[in-house]
Amino acid sequence: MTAKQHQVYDHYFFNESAYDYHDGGYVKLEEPDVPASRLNIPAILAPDQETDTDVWYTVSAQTGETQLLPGEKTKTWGYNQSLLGPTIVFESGKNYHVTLKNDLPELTTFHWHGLDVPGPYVDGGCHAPVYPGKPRKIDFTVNQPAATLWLHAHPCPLTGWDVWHGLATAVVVKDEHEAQLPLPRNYGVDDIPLILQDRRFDEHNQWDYDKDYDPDGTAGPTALINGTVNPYFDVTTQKLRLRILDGSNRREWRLHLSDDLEMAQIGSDGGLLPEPVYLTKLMLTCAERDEIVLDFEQYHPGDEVTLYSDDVPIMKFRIHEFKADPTPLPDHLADVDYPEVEDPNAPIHQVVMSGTDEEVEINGRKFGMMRIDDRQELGKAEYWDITNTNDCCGGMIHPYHTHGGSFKVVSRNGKAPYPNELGYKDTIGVNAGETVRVKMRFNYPGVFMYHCHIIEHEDGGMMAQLQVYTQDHPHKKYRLMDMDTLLQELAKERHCQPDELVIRSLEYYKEHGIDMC
Ligand SMILES: [Cu+2]
Repeated sequence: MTAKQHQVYDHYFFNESAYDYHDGGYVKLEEPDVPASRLNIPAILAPDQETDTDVWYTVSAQTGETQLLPGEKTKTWGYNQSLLGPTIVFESGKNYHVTLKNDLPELTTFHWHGLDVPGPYVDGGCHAPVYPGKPRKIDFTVNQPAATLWLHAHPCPLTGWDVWHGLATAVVVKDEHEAQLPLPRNYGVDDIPLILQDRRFDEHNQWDYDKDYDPDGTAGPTALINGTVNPYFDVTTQKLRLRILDGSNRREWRLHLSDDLEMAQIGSDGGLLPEPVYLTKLMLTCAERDEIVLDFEQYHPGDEVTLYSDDVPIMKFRIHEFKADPTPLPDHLADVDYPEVEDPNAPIHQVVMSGTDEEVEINGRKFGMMRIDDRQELGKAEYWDITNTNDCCGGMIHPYHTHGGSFKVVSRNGKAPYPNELGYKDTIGVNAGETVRVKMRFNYPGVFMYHCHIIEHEDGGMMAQLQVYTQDHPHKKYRLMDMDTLLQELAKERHCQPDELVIRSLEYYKEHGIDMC
């Protein structure tokens, strides 16, 4: 099928009955009443040092103030800057040495979402705290296809708090295969990240996480893209590649463009799709990434193209002069091979996500930091069934994420996955009343978390963890963080007693006497 004859999907793929706007606590986006600003394009993180094979980076979590609205600056957190961070580029095949620094007043962690690395310390979940003023060094080799990933804080049960303050940034993996395809890749010009988030500003232009906290996911009425309110981007090329990340704590983004301009989706979480998927409506659940290419051929200098989420305009593309670019997108983008499940009789891992609000659980339990809930042998592909038991008419879509690599979606309730789910994935929206079967192989040993990526759900206990083991060390012990130690450290940092800590996601645990250790 050529680019001119392709099928175009004109509907969102998920089940409407469970969209976020059905929630009682849904916060509708509002068009901001502020002048348009040029979209912030994060700089690319400069290495401290590099050789042909090795690269050294430093990533510092820090506090700051950011001019987001006219008037008072907003108190924010970021990596190497006051909000969000520079884009971190990895080349597949190289070795990386990253110094993680914490200049915040309290502990955090650095989770490489989608990066195939050992757990639990390099992966950066709750067992890898970095304390203020005490850097941690990690070393790893990147060995995976070109993709858009992200770095975010993951200090459960404070992930929502940290990410809301701004601790998230784009990560781009490059490889030789992608580099040879005729795709836009001039960063900042025709290849840009779009980190979609939402916040509520108070009358002093500040964010108040605890006040806005919602156990079903914290949201705000103002859209921010790369930390810019009411952004525009100056288009100077006919084709534009967008690396879109749903970096929101809770919001689903249902994207479409003025004139129903077609989007050619070329990638998802784990890299390129086998072939482009053409659509006019694209929905992302929390933590998902989609890469799309827009073609502005029909537009002229002075035109504007608007990006909407539902019916709210969130960004404008201002069209300038550009050189005609008739290069068609390749019909075939990448081979998406995934190892077969060798033992068809092996038990299928079960993940049952149940409940909403404070009552969220996985397999009938809330997260226990010291508890290993499942095990899988290194290097062997096995099936996982991810079920959302919410009722289709009163429930929600839970975006399931596993640390430790990418999976291949096999089916949704026994039927084919959506057309744009045929690449590698690490996050998948599971509709209410649905079971999604995936094939998962882990390439590194360790303890890895798996959870709903509505961040207040994971903080509230819709999370579990598995150990990936080797034949040689089937019961290797990892030093895991326990909740008492974590709360004592936090209490010291916040100058209070552990029982005086305000952690909204732990209130239900406290009220019901549930032990998170
Ligand atoms: Cu959830």
